[in-house]
Amino acid sequence: MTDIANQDTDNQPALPEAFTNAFRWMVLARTFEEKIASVYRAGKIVGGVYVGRGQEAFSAALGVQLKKGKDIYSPLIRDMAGRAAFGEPVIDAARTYMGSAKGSMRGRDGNIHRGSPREGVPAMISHLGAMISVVSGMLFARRLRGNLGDTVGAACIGDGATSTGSVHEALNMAAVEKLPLVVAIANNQFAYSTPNTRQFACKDLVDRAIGYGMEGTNVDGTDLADCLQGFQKAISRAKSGKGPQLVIGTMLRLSGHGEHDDANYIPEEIRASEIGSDCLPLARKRLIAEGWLTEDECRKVEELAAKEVENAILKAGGEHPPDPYSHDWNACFSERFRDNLTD
Ligand SMILES: Cc1ncc(C[n+]2csc(CCOP(=O)(O)OP(=O)(O)O)c2C)c(N)n1
Ligand SMILES: [Mg+2]
Repeated sequence: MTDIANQDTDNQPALPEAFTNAFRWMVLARTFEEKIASVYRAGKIVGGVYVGRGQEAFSAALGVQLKKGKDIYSPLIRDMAGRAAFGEPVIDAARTYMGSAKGSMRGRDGNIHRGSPREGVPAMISHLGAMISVVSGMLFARRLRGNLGDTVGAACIGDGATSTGSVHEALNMAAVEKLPLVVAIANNQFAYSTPNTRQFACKDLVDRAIGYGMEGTNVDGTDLADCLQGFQKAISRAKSGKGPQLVIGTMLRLSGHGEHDDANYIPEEIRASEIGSDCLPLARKRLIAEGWLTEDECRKVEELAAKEVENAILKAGGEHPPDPYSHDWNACFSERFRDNLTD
């Protein structure tokens, strides 16, 4: 476990506060995704369900250190924890999954492609690396308009996405422009069923940073404190003009690619190894050991999350899908859609 000084650096909260906050979002995300997976199995969700089980520490550690309304955050399909930590209301997620016309995507988009660009969350185009260029473009636009300030942009990708051409182009350009960008790579060992050994031939993904002229760091994705520290440093370096930062988290995807996939190709040895540890009980154990929360307080966090999730799913499930005859499908030019107004 990494030893972090309990100090307030760069106006970031000290470790106990950041850790406790992140834990709450991790619990909310895990609870939501377990519930939504069971609703999916009951046949009540159209399309797929993709969860971030085992990646909540890495995801929340980033989301909790970005500022909604100021920074840019581009989460992917396994970033429910980061989304919640950044300030996405759980009802938005429930409404998107349940196809409610009141959701941020008006019930028309894929289950995990939701976003709220005005609040700094671009809706994802693809899980495979497309969003690094989008975030870079948003940062670049702010720089050209003179309102970049100390904004930081964060884009999330997986180990599989690192093999795509769009990632290469985007990293190169972001480094040339020295953009205040943090690229979070969740190396969960698999891209669908493709293991790291069939994905890249370099020894360690972090070594790629030097080829782009970027800084890079590895964190243990099962250890919330390590993730918080890694992102804290990366965010502060990006903000202080040191250019884009790669942060690579190592963990195991503790689920299938989606809920339709039983992941029987993941070898037992990896599951039983340290990489296969579950970040959530580890974080809970540390909270109690450090005296940052008591057992009772942890249970309260879990109960509140269960209640919030239950209410959100019940509410969204009772709402209507878009009406194909009266709904304005011209998404790009619809003022109601653009301004996030419900019908
Ligand atoms: C161009 C393209 N090819 C294939 C897919 C299907 N696909 C979506 S996610 C994924 C695997 C991504 O793996 P990784 O980047 O490691 O992320 P993880 O799923 O592990 O979070 C694939 C093959 C896609 N969305 N787009
Ligand atoms: Mg992966």
